[in-house]
Amino acid sequence: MKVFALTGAGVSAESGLGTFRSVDGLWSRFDPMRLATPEGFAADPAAVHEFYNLRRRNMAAAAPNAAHFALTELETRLEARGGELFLCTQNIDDLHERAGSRRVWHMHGEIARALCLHCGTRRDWREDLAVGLACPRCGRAGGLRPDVVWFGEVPYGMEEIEAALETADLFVAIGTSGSVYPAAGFVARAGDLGIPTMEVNLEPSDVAGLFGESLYGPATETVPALVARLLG
Ligand code: BJW
Repeated sequence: MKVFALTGAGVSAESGLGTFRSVDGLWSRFDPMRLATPEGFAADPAAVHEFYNLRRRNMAAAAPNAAHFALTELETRLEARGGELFLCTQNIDDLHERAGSRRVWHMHGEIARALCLHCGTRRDWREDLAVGLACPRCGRAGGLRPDVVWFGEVPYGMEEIEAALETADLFVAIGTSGSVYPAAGFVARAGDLGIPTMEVNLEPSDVAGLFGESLYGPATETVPALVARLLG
């Protein structure tokens, strides 16, 4: 069995990392147009660095939860049976990896990586970023930014994602509001392909009506229950 799992901020919520669109979410306190667009970075890179430096430190202090661990178990046990988990996350945190997941597709990039706008190099970067820092590869200052995908930018690996969707036996969306495209469109694509779909969330998402099945509750309870059922 090949499972395509799309995760969003809700899977990391119980690890203490905030979601974006809840009442007290990140976008209620911070302006996404200023902090999560290439134009915002060009206008005020220091403010963008401050926002992501804080979130990088929060991520380092957080720990994976039962939902992350359950997805690791799903990957391991599916592979043992000749199956596969394609774990596609919109999250820029590394909690799936720290829970032991071996193959994680970060379609919106990773906060623990930096991208140099001068030479295009992408590298691991776990320290704070700052405007005056020079790229270790090309030596030029002012071009380093978090290697994350902002509004108006093309998410990473869309071809591989489409290929994985086309061969999946089940599409599951976990802890995502279904409000950001192209990820929010995956359920419709899965439906067009005739693949069964399931939503796992605290509450119905913006695209809830497109799923064949749903499971509502905190991810630390619903994801282990789903994994037990799939492996059952
Ligand atoms: C729990 C829980 C618990 C809570 N247990 N659940 C139509 C088609 C294509 C594009 C567009 C389109 N219409 C508009 C666009 C443009 C735009 C877009 O979608 N805008 C919308 C606002 C309308 N999209 C883009 O610009 C994207 N690029 C693009 O489209 O390029 C063109 C292209 C695409 C493909 C091929 C060719 C060309 C880029 C989008 C980049 C998004 N970037 C961000 C920031 C990343 C860095 C960072 O983290 O700072 O990504 S925005 C933010 O939203 C972040 C997230 O990954 C993303 C999704 O959020 P998510 O994960 O769903 O979080 P929330 O907070 O929204 O929801 C949390 C959910 O969890 C809720 O449902 C809760 O109920 C639940 N929950 N606690 C279980 N305990």
